[in-house]
Amino acid sequence: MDKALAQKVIDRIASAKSPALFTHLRPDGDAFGSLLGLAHVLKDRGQNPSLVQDVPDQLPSEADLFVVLDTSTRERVGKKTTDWKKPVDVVIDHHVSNPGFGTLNLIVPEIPATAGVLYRLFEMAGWKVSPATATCLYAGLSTDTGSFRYRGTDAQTLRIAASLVDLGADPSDIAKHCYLSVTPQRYQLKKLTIETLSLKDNKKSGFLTIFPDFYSKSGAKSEDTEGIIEEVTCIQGLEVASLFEFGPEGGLRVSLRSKGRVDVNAIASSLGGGGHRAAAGIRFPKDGEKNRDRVLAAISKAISALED
Ligand SMILES: [Mn+2]
Repeated sequence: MDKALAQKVIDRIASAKSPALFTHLRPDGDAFGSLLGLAHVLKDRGQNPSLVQDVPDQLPSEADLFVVLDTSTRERVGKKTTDWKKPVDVVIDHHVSNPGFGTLNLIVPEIPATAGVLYRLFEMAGWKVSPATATCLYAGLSTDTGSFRYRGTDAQTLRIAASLVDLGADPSDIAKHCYLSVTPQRYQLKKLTIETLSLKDNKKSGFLTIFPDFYSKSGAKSEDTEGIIEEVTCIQGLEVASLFEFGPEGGLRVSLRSKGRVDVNAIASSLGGGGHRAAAGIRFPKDGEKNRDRVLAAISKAISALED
């Protein structure tokens, strides 16, 4: 982590009275963990943070600092924020594809979760990490590393996790809430989706499809797709897993996972998306089927390149 830059971020955050904290649409464990973790720390310091989940038409007028966490592009905060005159003051993230869309950009790809970047920042600032903060940050770190299984989980990741446990995070309790509390609706969506599995490229790639009517059939919500793709990644011999979600208006949301040999960030980036080497995504506003075929072709090409 660039210490001089981190110090600038600390000074900027410390001087704000009412920071407004944002994260990405369809927030995941790291997005929520980072948002709540930073909010706890700022509250404990006597600042007055606001957490923004439903994106308003304008930045709240009382906000004197605009912070975005765990989000690789300004659009991912919410399309309407791109019209706001106010620039993003501080971006804190770990996505390698983040171009740095704020005034100060602390982007640390060597730490596998934004929650981990925040922990290092708080440590450097000497800001108190309460048990509640430690719990939020541990949940972010655990979920973004697939329970410490993904590539990128290194000694530093585990040291951060250990420090958070020392500060009051309870790994077993957090795991229970993050992984052992699936609603029946979410389970039903998973079941419908897994039945669509199709294996390709000599069983080195596999894809799942979510059709719009799966939501009415299961009663699940859009955030319930989180984690379904991992069910494909676990297949032996598979290199790339993908999940295609067709929207009711013909758009397509794509999630990609690699076991390590294929760089799915390169595939996503070539088609207008982004992410990390082992996990990336793309959104297409229209032409869902045509774009699914483009993604599948790019995956096939990347897999055949492995065999050459
Ligand atoms: Mn993250």
